[in-house]
Amino acid sequence: MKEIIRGLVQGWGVDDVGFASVCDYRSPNSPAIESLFPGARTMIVMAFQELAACESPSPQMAMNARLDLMEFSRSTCYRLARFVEGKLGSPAMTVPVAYPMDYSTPEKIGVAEVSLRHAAVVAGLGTFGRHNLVVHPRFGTRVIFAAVLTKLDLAPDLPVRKSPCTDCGLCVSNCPAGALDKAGKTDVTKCLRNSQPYGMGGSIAFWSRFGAATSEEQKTMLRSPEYMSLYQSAFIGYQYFCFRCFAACPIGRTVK
Ligand code: B12
Ligand code: SF4
Ligand code: SF4
Repeated sequence: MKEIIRGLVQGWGVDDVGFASVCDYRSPNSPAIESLFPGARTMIVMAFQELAACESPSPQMAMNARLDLMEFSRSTCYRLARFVEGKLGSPAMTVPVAYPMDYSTPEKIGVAEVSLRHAAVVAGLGTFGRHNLVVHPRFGTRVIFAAVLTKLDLAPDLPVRKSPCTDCGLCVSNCPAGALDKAGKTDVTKCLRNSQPYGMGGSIAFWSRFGAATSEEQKTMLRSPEYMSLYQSAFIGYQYFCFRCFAACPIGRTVK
């Protein structure tokens, strides 16, 4: 059955796929899979290669390629989940590629329902690198992950034994925010401020200033480039203005 699934998703253009047993998945800060999908047995994790657009000096071009990839990975997840339910007769659940996220308590901010990095590691799709991203043995850092949870009992793939990360430090020195200075921990606030300037923090800052401004100042603020960018991100969704740690890692670039 694994080979049927593998062949199917690779035929759709997925770059790699790995299988993990839900009981082997360990992401200490994320909720238990059982609380999301009682009876789930297997995680089918897919890797999608990012285009060279992530190196573009234009944030719009880099971001557009990511939006394309997220759309592709989301629809692939949905197609796979439909196949598992419809053809293999087992309930399936798609995992969000990035959002929606649960913001109900402060501890949950920045923690997804399912950590796709931990899922990718346990499904044999890579290991954590110095940048706290998962490095795929063939495609390097430049992959994003998506997953489907299922009640099917499928044999897990073997984890990658040797980390492809050479500890060259390029991801750390290329981070404009200094968010990777401490090994093993991304400084989320520093990264967010730089990589999502028009995200939640940017929005709160804008509207706080707006509330304190005079009506003349408010009119000017609503015609400012800052407001236009905030307006755009409100309907596009999360927008990443930084791909530096992702793009600087030489591993993905040396492999075809
Ligand atoms: C919230 C989020 C963010 C937040 C918070 C990141 C964070 N610290 O978790 C912010 C906005 C900062 C962020 C930034 C980025 N993100 Co992001 N993000 C997510 C999201 C939606 C949830 C992550 C989560 O649940 N974190 C909470 C838990 C898992 O983290 P944690 O328990 O504290 O574990 C951390 C550390 O303990 C450490 N760690 C844990 N175990 C181990 C083991 C070893 C050996 C080491 C060294 C470290 C280590 O690394 C973990 C991450 O910091 C995921 C999608 C998803 N559903 O998983 C994407 C995701 C992690 N992001 C991704 C990417 C690519 C990025 C960015 C490059 C932005 C961009 N342009 O795309 C940057 C990279 C920042 C970096 N170098 O860490 C990809 C990673 C792909 C990959 N190859 O690994 C993901 C998986 C999205 C996807 N669908 O592929 N992200
Ligand atoms: S996405 Fe940018 S700001 Fe965030 S850790 Fe990577 S290089 Fe640093
Ligand atoms: S840039 Fe260098 S240190 Fe950073 S993850 Fe890649 S190989 Fe490892």
